[in-house]
Amino acid sequence: MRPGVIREGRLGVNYSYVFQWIKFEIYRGWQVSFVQDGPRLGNQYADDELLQRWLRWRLPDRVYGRIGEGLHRLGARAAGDLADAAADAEAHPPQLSRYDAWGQRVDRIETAAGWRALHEAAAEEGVVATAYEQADGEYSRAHQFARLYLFHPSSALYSCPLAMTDGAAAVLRDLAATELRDRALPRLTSRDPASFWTSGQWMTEKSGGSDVSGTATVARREGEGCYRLYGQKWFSSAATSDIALTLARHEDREGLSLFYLETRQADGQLNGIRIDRLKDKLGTRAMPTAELTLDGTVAQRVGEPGRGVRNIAGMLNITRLYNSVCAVASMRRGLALARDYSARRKAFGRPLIDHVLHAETLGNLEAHYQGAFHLVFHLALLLGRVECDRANDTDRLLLRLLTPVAKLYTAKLAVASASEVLECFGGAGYIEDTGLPRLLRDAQVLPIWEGTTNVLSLDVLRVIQGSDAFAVLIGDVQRRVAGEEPTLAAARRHINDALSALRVMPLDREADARELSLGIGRVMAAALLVEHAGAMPDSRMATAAVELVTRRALVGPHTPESSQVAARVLARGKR
Ligand code: MFK
Repeated sequence: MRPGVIREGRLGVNYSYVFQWIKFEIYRGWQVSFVQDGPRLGNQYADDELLQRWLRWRLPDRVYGRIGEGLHRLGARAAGDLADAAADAEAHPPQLSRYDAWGQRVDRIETAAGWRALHEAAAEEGVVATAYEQADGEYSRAHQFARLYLFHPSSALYSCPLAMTDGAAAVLRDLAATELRDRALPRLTSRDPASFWTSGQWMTEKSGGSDVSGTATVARREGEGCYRLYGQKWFSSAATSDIALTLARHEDREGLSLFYLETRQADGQLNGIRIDRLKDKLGTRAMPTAELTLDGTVAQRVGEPGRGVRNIAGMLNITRLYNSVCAVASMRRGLALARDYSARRKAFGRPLIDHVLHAETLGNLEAHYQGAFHLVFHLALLLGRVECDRANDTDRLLLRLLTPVAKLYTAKLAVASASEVLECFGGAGYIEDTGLPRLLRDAQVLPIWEGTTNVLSLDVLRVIQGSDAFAVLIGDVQRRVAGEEPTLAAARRHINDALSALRVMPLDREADARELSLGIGRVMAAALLVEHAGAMPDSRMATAAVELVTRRALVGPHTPESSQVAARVLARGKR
């Protein structure tokens, strides 16, 4: 019917108005009854093609065959009871009671039932224990990383105490006297929830978290190897842990030493510790982070006196790897939610995933996540070899170099990815009770704790300047991209070009340390993806990821002297 022509029926009824009224009522009904379908999670192992494919590629058949069932079970828990426990822990953040009803100072942190359930699940699932039992030999760390990767996104950051527990276990295994090791190690690596201990890592004081040289906590000697600590710790995560490793300076000698302490005495009272305040954080809200005063805390020295930073570095390197695993795990969770949603949410008449630009966005996120995943899980192989005494010098150097690289690279990517994932949900991504904003809030801590991007970039420079790590890295990348499949030729050329760009970067200039480190991360991730795609030519996913990851320059230009001056002018904000 032409517009403007009003058709009247035999009874003189104006049909056009009737049709419009019906259309309006249908539209109104749709508006009222339309309920948006939220994203759903399936079994987090069964749905994760990349994790399964990587394990099949890298693990011997006997190991892959043995661990599959347990991972499948954990994948189901991650979408079931663990997710419920995490939601409870998030809904009931920890509370500090400083006094009881009668005025006694008690300093008790109340945690949610969900938080305690996650402690039990972590022990039962052997998230830490798997690495120390070594049932899978040199692949034990790969198996453990897979468990942590499934556990973390449904753990309300219970992965944080686990990171420090694992780090403490490694340090005590390597440095503690026999009696202390025999007391603590079995508990830190237990599968029995009742005897499983977690550890804190109390490094940060008011004077700073990156530069710990200003540590003011004093250790007074009480007997052979036994001390009392006096001072304040300003950022003590997982404050309900059973033990902690911390730094303090001796009254009578230079330098910091490493100390082991148990947070409670045999009678259950706190071990000379006052809990001054819980931190009010942007994210990680289910996890108690406290300001503490140590006032005569009984502690034991671990390792040589005056070598505290060097000795706690073993713990930092483990917690930095946890950070990297958790970063890729959170990227994967965000993508799983966004992908599921994109298939069911319609806009402009079709599902989001059928819009080219949306697919482009998700595809790019997936490709960079896959690269990061390869980098992190490659480190699991290196660490596993080192811990089983199967490593050569190349493995050791690459583990040392790539640990800070993976931490800084994956953490930055995780924040960017979480931000993009929220955008994939439109307004719902900005609404608290969808649970989505938590992805971004929790991701934002990843580049901050355990060493900021800049501090880790300087650590990368330190490694490169003090060893052959850079030359070893170049050789390693070249070997990984040496295949000949024609479909990967362009990617190989691209990576070789990136190696040339890396080679001309100054290796001693602070201003370039960040781009150098990120460049190493991108190149290594791309090389591992190419290697994987070459080894499994039937995998369209791997080849697609290679194409997207190598689409842009992997290494940025280095900073000329003039730009450094310009940056300093702008940074100070003065004319
Ligand atoms: C979801 C995942 C959860 C993750 C867990 C989160 C828990 C959160 C709790 C915390 O945030 S705890 C605080 C974390 N703090 C840091 O990460 C500290 C950041 N700052 C640094 O890493 C600085 O680089 C550092 C404190 C190490 C600098 O200190 P110094 O005093 O300037 O040390 P220096 O001189 O650079 O190094 C001292 C020795 O340690 C040297 O060895 P030598 O004495 O033999 O020459 C270094 O080579 C060695 N070293 C330093 N870092 C190392 C290392 N060795 C091995 N690995 C490293 N990473």
